[in-house]
Amino acid sequence: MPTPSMEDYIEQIYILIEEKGYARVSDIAEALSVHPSSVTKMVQKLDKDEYLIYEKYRGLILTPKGKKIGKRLVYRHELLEQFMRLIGVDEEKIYNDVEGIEHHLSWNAIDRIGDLVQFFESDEARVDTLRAIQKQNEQDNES
Ligand SMILES: [Mn+2]
Repeated sequence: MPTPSMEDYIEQIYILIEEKGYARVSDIAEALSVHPSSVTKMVQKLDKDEYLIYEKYRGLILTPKGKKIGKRLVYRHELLEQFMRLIGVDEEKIYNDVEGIEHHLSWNAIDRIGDLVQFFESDEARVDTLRAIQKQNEQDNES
């Protein structure tokens, strides 16, 4: 299993390749706000663990194993953002909250959160009920 840091890299590399067709060390460094030398080090480790193939002058490609995990990591991130939005977390807090928790939940928990999101999204009235409770709680907190 990849570590949280490896997961961040695989996730970001997957996104870059989806969006641009390639992922350069400099792009990865920028996306993750880290030094390019850290990227090179991690990319070598990911190559060794067979998540990707890295050739210094030709760039890098994800292996089928890397692609499969990358896809799941992006799904997990998007699902958790959807979940945060659904439960009414302030928009400007969502990204950092997801980055903070995504590596620490089991896939079992992710699947159950998926069920919950589905439960709400399949019936708009359920979301309205939740919003009414939230409104009530916020009013109670103010008084
Ligand atoms: Mn993420």
